Amino acid sequence: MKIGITCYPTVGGSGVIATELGKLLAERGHEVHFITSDMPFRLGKFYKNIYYHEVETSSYDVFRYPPYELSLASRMAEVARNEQLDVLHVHYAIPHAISAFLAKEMVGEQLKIVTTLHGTDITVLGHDRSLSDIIRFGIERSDVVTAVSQDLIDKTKQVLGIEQPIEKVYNFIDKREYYPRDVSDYRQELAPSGEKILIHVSNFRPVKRVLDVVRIFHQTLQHMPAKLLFIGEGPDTAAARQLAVELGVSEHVRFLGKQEKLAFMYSLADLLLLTSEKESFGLVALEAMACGLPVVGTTAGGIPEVVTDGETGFLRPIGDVEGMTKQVVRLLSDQKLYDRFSKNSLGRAYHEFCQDQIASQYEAIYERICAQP
Ligand code: GMT
Repeated sequence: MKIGITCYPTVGGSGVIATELGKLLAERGHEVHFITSDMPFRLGKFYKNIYYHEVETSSYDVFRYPPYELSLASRMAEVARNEQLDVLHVHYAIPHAISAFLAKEMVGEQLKIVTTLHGTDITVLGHDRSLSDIIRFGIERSDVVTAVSQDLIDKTKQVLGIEQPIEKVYNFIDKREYYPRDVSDYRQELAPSGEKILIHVSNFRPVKRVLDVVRIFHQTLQHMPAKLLFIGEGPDTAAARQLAVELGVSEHVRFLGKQEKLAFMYSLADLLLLTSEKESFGLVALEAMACGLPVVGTTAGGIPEVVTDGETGFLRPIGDVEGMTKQVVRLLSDQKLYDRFSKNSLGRAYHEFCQDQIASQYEAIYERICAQP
């Protein structure tokens, strides 16, 4: 098949999933066309069967804001016509599903649209009265809508009053990339006295509640020596640094910024902290589990569909710093329990969220809609 993929090409779970899915589809013999404003960050090299079509915006003086959505629609239509695309698979309703709808109007009914919802377009923008109607419109005009968790399906129906079916297709990890790596030398440098290592990976947006991560770490230190690694960057990075100083733990906290070799970073650590107040899936939890890490975090959104409470980690209510600390200390002081959780995490990541299984699910969706008149 010939599949067009549009996503936000910047660092972030939805861009990762869209790009990795494109690569898997290309490996399976499909022709994949990325139609995005920039080269998706995980693409970066030559792949047989993968093409990249940049969307350029017009900077005409009269425009107060360059109309990206229209340039995207126009580019989608052009690529769909020239390359005879069967499907446009867009990640995020806003604005991608709307641009895809316009492209389909320009090209014809034979072009099918699959929209994958990743979260914030529903859990944040869905509540914005200036956007909710157009998000609903984008969803209703897609041939198939998928969401990355049952929780997101439920929220989409609830927030937008959508009645059409939404299919659950979980996110996935590529087990050729995410597996426990041997990093003993680096670990020795970071934690020379055998301290336990906690890790948090995010874009440091307020929904991630990174200050709770610092607070949990501070309380953990009262029970055992430990180190904390922060991977990523964002609006709350400075506040997290500041709190670490105020609590007197900054010498044990490393802010490592954006990192590419995430499997190595996870492998350096013993446990992932995921303290979010909104999280439709929590791809970082899955990546960490695939590297053998249990997760301690909140019950927000789709996290409980990824992390099995009491088997691959422990989940507590949003903001329950004491409760999460207790579970961190429990897991890190009981080697037998830890080993069981680590093994469970690996098993669950590989069996429930394996790349081939999820790629086949998307493939079946494409085949089904293309068989429809
Ligand atoms: O978490 C973010 O802020 C980034 C956002 C994105 O667009 O990549 O993540 C969303 O999509 C990911 C991939 O499906 C999910 O794993 C994240 O849980 C989801 N984030 C939120 O719901 C806040």
